[in-house]
Amino acid sequence: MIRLWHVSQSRSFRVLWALEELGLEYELRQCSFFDKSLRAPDHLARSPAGRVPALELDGLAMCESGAIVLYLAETHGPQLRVAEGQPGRAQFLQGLHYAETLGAHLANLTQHHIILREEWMRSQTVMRLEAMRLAAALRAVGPGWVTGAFTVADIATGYAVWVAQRFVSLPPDAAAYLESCQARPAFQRALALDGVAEIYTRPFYPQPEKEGS
Ligand SMILES: N[C@@H](CCC(=O)N[C@@H](CS)C(=O)NCC(=O)O)C(=O)O
Repeated sequence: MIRLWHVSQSRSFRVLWALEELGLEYELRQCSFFDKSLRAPDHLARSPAGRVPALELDGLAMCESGAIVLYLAETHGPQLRVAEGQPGRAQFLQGLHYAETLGAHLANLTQHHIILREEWMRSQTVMRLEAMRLAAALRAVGPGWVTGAFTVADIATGYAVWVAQRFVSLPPDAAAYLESCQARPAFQRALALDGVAEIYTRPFYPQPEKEGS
């Protein structure tokens, strides 16, 4: 039995997409950031930091998106990973983890543009700096799959690029990469199941202008 606790547009989209790529049967539990359910004791038992994704997989509980997609590939779809000792293993691991280099900038930008609602709480310097650093980090993405063939490293990276387009204009290779991700039927099925947008309600969040510019 597989159960996924998910919030629309969040990192749990990676797991949703992976489950669709693998054609597995699962139960989707739609959650919200705004109803305190992620802080309830039953959810904290699944995810000690009170976050999503949380996954129950045959009695096992997991709550790290990168680890989950890798484990799902290892246990249910070896074609979506590069095994130890195989050519391309280093790029595979690099891609899986580089997704979180992108993710760190996205988390800061999301915090500043969306979570911190009052203008005085936000740092315009951080907003500009993080957008610049995200744009630079995206230069390493695409146009082809991370290892040449589609793997869960592309699920981790593709999700990050999908969110990144809300904050920066994508470099051409990253834009082509995102198009390939979005063309995948499993991506489209996951998107259809994603639920009502609750984080990113605008298509783009521009960076604040520099004073005097
Ligand atoms: N490293 C974790 C991060 C999980 C995470 O921070 N999830 C966010 C959504 S993208 C969350 O649940 N935030 C709710 C909160 O911080 O209260 C992963 O990749 O799964």
